[in-house]
Amino acid sequence: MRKLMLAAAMLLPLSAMAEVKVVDAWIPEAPPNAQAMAAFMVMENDEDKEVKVLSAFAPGFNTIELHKSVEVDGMHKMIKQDAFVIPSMGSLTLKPGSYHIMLIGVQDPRPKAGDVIPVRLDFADGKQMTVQVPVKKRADMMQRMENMQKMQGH
Ligand SMILES: [Cu+2]
Repeated sequence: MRKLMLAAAMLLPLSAMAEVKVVDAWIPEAPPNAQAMAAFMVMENDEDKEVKVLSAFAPGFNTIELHKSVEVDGMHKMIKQDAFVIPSMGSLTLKPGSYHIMLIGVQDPRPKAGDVIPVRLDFADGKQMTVQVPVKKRADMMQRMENMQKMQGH
């Protein structure tokens, strides 16, 4: 019990510090042969200045990148981003077919629906925030993205 209270007390300053609120975070469950997974979420910023996410980290993956999916001449591509910019008094939506956190090199045991992955966001001002992201069964709409990842070999 004492341990639990201590842990909660240690978490408090972090959440009070965070300038960004994250909602609707999820990671689609990947098929057994997939080499990569993606994290989606909505990042809300109610500060009067823009906030930048420069990098992210999640245990159980070899490499984490910030990506944006785009369509160029009918071809799906994923472009590595230097940062995610959350506009002041606005939000940035990470969703299939758009911005996402790319989790590359899935390690064993492979995450499955029901698991929760702590995804750490590293902000430009040096602050960090860890979001508990649930793994969920992917809807049919995700099939398209999965095929796209296979074509790109990751
Ligand atoms: Cu990607």
